[in-house]
Amino acid sequence: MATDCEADAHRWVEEQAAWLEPKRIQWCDGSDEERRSLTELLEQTGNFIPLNHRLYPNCWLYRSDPRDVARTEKSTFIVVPERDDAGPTNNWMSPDEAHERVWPLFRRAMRGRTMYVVPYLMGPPGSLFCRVGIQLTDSPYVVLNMRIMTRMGRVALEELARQKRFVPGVHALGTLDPEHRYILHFPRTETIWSINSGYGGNALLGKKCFGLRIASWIGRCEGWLAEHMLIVGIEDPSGRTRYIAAAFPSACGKTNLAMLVPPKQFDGYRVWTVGDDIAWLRIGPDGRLWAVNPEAGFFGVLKGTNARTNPNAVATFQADSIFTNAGLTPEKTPWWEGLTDSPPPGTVDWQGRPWRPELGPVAHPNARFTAPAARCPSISPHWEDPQGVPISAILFGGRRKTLVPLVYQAFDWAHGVFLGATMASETTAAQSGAVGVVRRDPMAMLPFCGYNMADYFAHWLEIGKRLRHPPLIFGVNWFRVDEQGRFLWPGFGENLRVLLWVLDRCEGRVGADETPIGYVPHEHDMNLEGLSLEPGAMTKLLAVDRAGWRQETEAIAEYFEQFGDRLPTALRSELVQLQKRLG
Ligand code: SAT
Ligand code: MN
Repeated sequence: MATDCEADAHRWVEEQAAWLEPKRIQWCDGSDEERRSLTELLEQTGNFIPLNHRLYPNCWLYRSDPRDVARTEKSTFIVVPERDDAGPTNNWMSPDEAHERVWPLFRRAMRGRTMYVVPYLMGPPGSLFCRVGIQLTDSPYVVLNMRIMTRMGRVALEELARQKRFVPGVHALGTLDPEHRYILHFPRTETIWSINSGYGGNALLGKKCFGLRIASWIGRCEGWLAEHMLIVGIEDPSGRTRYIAAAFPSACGKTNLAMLVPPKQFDGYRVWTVGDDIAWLRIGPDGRLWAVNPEAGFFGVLKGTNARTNPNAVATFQADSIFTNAGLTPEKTPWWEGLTDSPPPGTVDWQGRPWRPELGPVAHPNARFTAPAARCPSISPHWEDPQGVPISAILFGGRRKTLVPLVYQAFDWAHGVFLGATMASETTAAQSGAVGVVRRDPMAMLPFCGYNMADYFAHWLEIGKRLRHPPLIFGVNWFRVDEQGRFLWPGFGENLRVLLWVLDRCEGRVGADETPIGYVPHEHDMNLEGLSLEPGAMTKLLAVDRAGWRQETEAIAEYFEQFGDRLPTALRSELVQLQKRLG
């Protein structure tokens, strides 16, 4: 029997359908049969190509519209009555403008098409963390992705009956015209509208739209955090596992870190993947911070992913996965830069053209795999625990060629919030626009915070006050280069060495150098056994360039300006103290 809330959901669907005018409405149940029929339908378009079912069972290659290949931040808006409540780092639109200018774009947008109703969960069912969303979409590709990325279908309706509340999302492909693309978030009514894109974070509304922008606002109101963080467990040879949550901007190696394979010197250690992109964090009854991964799959970067850099990812996407904007070999397997040295002869590029070097890369630089988390060989036995996993340390990392050391520890929570709030990173192909430009990306949430970033910093400071056993906070940078532009640190599995130092600090087992920017490792406390670094590399990696940091504080002061009086005084005073320490 339908619950009241199901009746509400039906009423809402009917209302939207009256505006969107689809030919028919299909409620998705998440069944295999449904997957098969959607797959068949998509195959007929020619853009959804079955892969070699012996080498990649149940896998498809999808080619998106070449104008629709990454999140478009300029089309992404927070819709609230007051501009200031969206803050200086978000695009803002008033609710009136949204209704007058954007809603008409949805009028008859689904004419002649099927409207899929996708009930889905963010978080494990039955968990305090778990939330219900319902996405309407006219894209079967989006449905198939949501099916992997979330717990979708019947399970969500059951949860809806308990929670009696859902986040509505309306997604229409429209014309895919980037000039009229809008991804709108209404935090006050917990609603999402998206039109003229079918790609990734623009269109899979559970991910960044709900999982981060809407959830960050709900978290602020309810006293928890929604963060752009991976969650990873490190099991030591005694069998004890400790968990780290780490924020990095898109395409900076979160998936690789979450699925890290210990170097062979670290026999007896195991690394467990809990999540690779989003963490929802709550203060537990024990005063510690607990985290769940609200997603059920990975939407990972293909470029550079291979059996050496990330064997767990390769094993994960070997079946039941979707490859978006990769190349295609004559053997009907997907190919991307970094998979092997060069594409096999006869490979076609991500747009289906016989590849020649003049055409540019074989795969789009933001080509992605969508794969079920449960397939991952390193998936944590606790990844679906309703209470989450306890977090010992939080890392904030960016892509910085210079200045930022390999790892350093904040003096305390407030300093850690300052560290996160001021982090910067070079832009990547995950967002449209120029690549390699350094920009401030506070907590890696710049494109994902659903409200004024200054209030978000204040919320972080508040959470710290309520934590009896707060995680320690660290900054990391795997991307520092030498004078010739070569990476000083090998990264990938070797990052475990840094994580182990972090955990040693959490246990109070090692000392550190107190520098103006925080605690930096003594070289001898880092386990570098079996690692061949250039002579002097470690010294360079851990160096604190005072003159450079003095300049950085000036840039930070300027960046803080935009937040005006809303910036918490604690952060201003962190800056003053840093300036003092730098002399
Ligand atoms: O396109 S997504 O937003 O899903 C991926 C990313 O940019 O992190
Ligand atoms: Mn991400």
